[in-house]
Amino acid sequence: MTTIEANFDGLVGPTHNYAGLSQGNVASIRHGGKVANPREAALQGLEKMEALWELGFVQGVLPPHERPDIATLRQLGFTGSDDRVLSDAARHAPAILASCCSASSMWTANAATVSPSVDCMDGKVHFTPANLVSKFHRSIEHDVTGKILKATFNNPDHFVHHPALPASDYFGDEGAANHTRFCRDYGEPGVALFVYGKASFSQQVTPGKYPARQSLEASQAIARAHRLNPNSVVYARQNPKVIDQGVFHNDVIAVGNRNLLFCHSEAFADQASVYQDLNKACKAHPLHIVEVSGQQVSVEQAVNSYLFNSQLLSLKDGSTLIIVPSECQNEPAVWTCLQNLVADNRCPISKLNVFDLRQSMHNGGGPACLRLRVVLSDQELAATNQHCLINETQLAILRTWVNKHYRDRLSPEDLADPTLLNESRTALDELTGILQLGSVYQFQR
Ligand code: SUG
Repeated sequence: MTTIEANFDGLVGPTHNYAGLSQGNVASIRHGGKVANPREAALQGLEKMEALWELGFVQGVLPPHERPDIATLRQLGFTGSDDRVLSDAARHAPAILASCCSASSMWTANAATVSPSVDCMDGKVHFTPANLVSKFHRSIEHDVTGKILKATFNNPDHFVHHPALPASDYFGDEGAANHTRFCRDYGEPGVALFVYGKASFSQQVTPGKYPARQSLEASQAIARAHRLNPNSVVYARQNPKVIDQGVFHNDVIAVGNRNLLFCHSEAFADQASVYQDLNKACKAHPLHIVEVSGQQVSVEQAVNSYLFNSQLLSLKDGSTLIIVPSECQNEPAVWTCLQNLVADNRCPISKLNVFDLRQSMHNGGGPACLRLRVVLSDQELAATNQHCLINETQLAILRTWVNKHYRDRLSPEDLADPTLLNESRTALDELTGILQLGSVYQFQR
């Protein structure tokens, strides 16, 4: 039996735009109000999926959500026809309309926390959609995310789907963006590292300028629900100082794969004890830590380039490939650091691929944000919805679908355009057919 780690990337939705919705995410605020290109965004994402599939990795795709989210606007008191709901929201509450139009479900690292069957006491793969309560535009994702995950991993013999945690800031949960798993081989028991920004039920100091999105109690609840072995779970507190510099998720400052941790020296509140706890938990498969110091790359340079929002992938020859966004080439210290790592024989990272993901990056979403990792055995992979897996045929169909339905220009003022709503629904209706997901959207009911 072989076990692999698949990446399920979020397909960028037709309403991709820059609304400046995420305080604490410097790229989102910096690009708020700019004109976006949804078609280019979706094609850039597909290009990354294609490249990984061509390299022999199992690559999946998760569909965008229905946006504008008319049902949420109705819940907030807007009435009448769908066109009327849109025009009234645009006139009286443009910021709420923008939140209900975000294509933020593309960042599937925030969709859920996933635990492989080998780590869970019942031998099944566990999924918990993230409640994303920290940002309103993201807090409206988890219901449809849950439906999409159930339609993708639709076999109770192998997959367990939990509801999102209570929708309270006390249990703020941002999914896999704050979760890393270490192991020797994917099919062997691993160690789950949960990184949190705040402990909600204690007096622990929270960062001043920007919000801490992930709570310790949320991570603990997920570890319990997924029936993880407590000896194989490590909790680490994010460094509040880096949250205030724009590290709104841990995956902006650290990334792991198998027995490798690649991180900045200022990632955690108490770096030495995090390493100690991880080394203790990982004694069956000693951890290799590649730490980048503040002298090599400052936190600001890391945040601007998304060096650590990279994907680490195990190639067949045992070496590690790192996938970085093209912004890393524009930051000389970061580019030098990457060249040195790849050249260093002691460092497991030996190959480097660069991707242009600028449309997503301008909203603070790099390569790692765009993917949800799911470790699957042969049987579990066979039990997965095969239409959600990338291959030559699906790629061609998805590219044609994007080119047919997507605009190449979208500004925040366009969000109230009723034809955008129709375009989006027509596109998504066709997509659920392509991916054979059944009816996952409100408008299909
Ligand atoms: O939640 N940006 C997303 C980016 C998520 C990145 N994900 C990970 N790091 N895993 C966020 O802040 C911006 C939308 C806007 O401003 O229009 C946004 O939601």
